[in-house]
Amino acid sequence: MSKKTRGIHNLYAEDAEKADWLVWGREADPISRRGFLTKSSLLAMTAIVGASIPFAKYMPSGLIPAALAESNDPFQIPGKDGLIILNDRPLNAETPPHLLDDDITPANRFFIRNNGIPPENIDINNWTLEIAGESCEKPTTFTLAELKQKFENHTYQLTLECGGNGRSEFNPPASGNQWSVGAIGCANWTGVKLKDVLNFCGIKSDAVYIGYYGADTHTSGDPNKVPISRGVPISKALEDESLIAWAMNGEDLPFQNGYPLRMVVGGWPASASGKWLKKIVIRDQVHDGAKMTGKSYRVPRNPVAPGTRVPDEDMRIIESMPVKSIVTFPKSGIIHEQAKSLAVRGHAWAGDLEVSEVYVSNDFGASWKKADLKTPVNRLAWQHWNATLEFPKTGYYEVWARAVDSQGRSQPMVLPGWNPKGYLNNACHRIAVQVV
Ligand SMILES: Nc1nc2c(c(=O)[nH]1)N[C@H]1C(S)=C(S)[C@@H](COP(=O)(O)O)O[C@H]1N2
Ligand SMILES: [Mo]
Repeated sequence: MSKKTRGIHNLYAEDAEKADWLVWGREADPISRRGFLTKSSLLAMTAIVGASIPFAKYMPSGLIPAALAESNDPFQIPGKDGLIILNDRPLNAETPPHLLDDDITPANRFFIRNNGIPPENIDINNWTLEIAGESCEKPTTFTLAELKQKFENHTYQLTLECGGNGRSEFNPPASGNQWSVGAIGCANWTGVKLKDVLNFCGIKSDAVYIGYYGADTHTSGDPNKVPISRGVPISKALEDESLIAWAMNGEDLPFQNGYPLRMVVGGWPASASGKWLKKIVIRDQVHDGAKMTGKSYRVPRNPVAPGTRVPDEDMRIIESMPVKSIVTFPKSGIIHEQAKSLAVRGHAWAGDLEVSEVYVSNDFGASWKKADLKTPVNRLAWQHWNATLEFPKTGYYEVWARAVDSQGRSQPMVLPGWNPKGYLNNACHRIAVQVV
């Protein structure tokens, strides 16, 4: 399956987590692929092709309608532009690397990772944020206006990356959205410090964790189920850069990115940054909300062989994300004249740490050239790098980028440790260059 059609392909998934034949790169048994379309995926499909499909019942479930296979842009997400849709319910869409070229990711290019269905009919005049939990001394509910007035406002540039970014490359494959490299963005976020709000409400001495609740609903429609409710240790919550934000790049948050209020906890899996934020609990234990437990956003405590079944008690919660980089220019697949040198550039980030070096290679990692690397605008912002490459003769090349963090840890050139849910793939990003 080509990369281009992978997103469309996933639209067939009633439940992408279970539909393992959707997994990119896996050769599925052709018989098992011939299931019929479910009713809801058929409806989604008809909406997208813009016509009913009379012979739908004969359509193999793995088939990409030719009408869609031709187009890069099967359906539009309001306010977004050029994103690749991996799943339509819940909506998940990533940004192609060349559209991440801006120093600050624009709202229309910021990826979307929804676990549930966003809230409808948002009335910002009546939107409230409740701070509570067993380790909160003075539980308080704030209106949006109160939050903005009571606490000092701050803006930070913060990097958010989904813990599953890069999942599509793992083998054996992991279920879930088959992100390639684009579940990443770095925007300017404006809001109040989480620590100012928590301190105002009083943090008991036994507090160890915080957890969030959002206004989105479970895909099953069951009002008693919460799609996701994660959090971070109190020490991370109290960092200067941990925000309760209402603006991205100086404007209201985009609807799909958590309008009107969200948490932004840079450097950690973006799943810790609750969208459509309604409530924060201060906990006397590790928060046990939806997707905090079991295998969600966890990796094996010790390295395991690919395909190993790992018991839940041997998994640990992902904290700071590993060092990583992306090539945002040129676009993969360009044709380049041999006589000219090629300018390449991109960004690099390293969870809670800083990136200290970035290297590029055009010979599959046999030799590396140091790139120019800028310092971050503030802690937890991504860093920009650029380099120039020469090509000795015509032919097919790949440009690889490799970042090293402030503790000397490098991105791996091959896939890092396999894990059951396919998190933390920080292998070098590669682009193809045809030299003529
Ligand atoms: N309420 C709520 N918050 C959420 C989610 C969600 O589904 N619901 N998804 C989380 C995950 S897994 C990620 S990666 C980020 C994605 O943020 P974005 O959609 O703004 O890019 O939001 C996190 N916060
Ligand atoms: Mo995520």
